[in-house]
Amino acid sequence: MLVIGIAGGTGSGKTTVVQKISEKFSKDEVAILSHDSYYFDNSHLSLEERRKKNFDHPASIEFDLMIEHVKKLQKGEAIEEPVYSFISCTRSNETKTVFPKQVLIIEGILCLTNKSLRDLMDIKVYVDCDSDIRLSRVIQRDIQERGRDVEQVLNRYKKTVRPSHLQFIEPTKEFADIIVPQGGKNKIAIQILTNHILQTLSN
Ligand code: UZR
Ligand code: MG
Repeated sequence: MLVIGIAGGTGSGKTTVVQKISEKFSKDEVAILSHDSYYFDNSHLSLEERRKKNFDHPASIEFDLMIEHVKKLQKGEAIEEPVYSFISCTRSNETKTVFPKQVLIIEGILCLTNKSLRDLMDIKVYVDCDSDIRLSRVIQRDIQERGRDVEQVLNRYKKTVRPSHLQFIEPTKEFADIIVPQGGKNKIAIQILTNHILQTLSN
C-alpha cells in the first residue's frame, strides 16, 4: 500500500487536492483517512468548554488510534474510522468502515507533526497557501458549515489557530517531499502526484 500524507494550514486547500487526486481513480483503488475524524471526543465537557479547546494543537488528535488504524490497513485489514462533528465537537457512536486499498491518503493540518505517523508515509506533501487567503476561506466555511459567526471565527483565529499554525503546522513543511503552492488550483502538482500513484499501481 502506498501511503501519502497531505498536511497544510487550515483553509489551504488540502481537501480539494485530495479530491482532485482521488477523482482520477476508482473507489477500489484509493482510501482516504482524515485526521479531522480523530479529534478526541470531548463529550464529557460542556459545549462552551468544548468550543474553547485548541483544535490546532497536536494533543487534540488521537494519533495513537490513527496510527493503529494505518498499520491495520497496511496489513490488509478494514478499520472503523470515528465520526466527529465540528458542530458539537464530539464523536458519534457510529463509525465508518474503511477498507484497505492500494493507495491510502492521510489528510489533516497536523498529520506531519507526529513522527510515528510520518514514518508510515511513503510520500509527504505540504499544501502551502498565504494566511490571508486561508483566513478568508475559513471565515466562509466555518460560518456555512461549522455553525459559527464572524466574531467567533476571528477570535478563535487570533487566540489558537494562528499561534498554533506558526508553532506546530508551518514547521512541518521541512518534512515534506513536495510543497504544493496554490492548493487545488495547482494542476501540475496534482498531475505529478497522480502520475506517481499510477506508476506505483502498475508495478
Ligand atoms: P481543516 N476544528 C473546529 O473548528 N472544531 C473542532 O471541533 C475541531 C476542529 C478546526 C480547527 C482547525 N480549529 O483549524 C480546523 N479551528 O478545524 C482544521 N478553529 O480543519 O483542515 O479542514 O481546515
Ligand atoms: Mg479540509
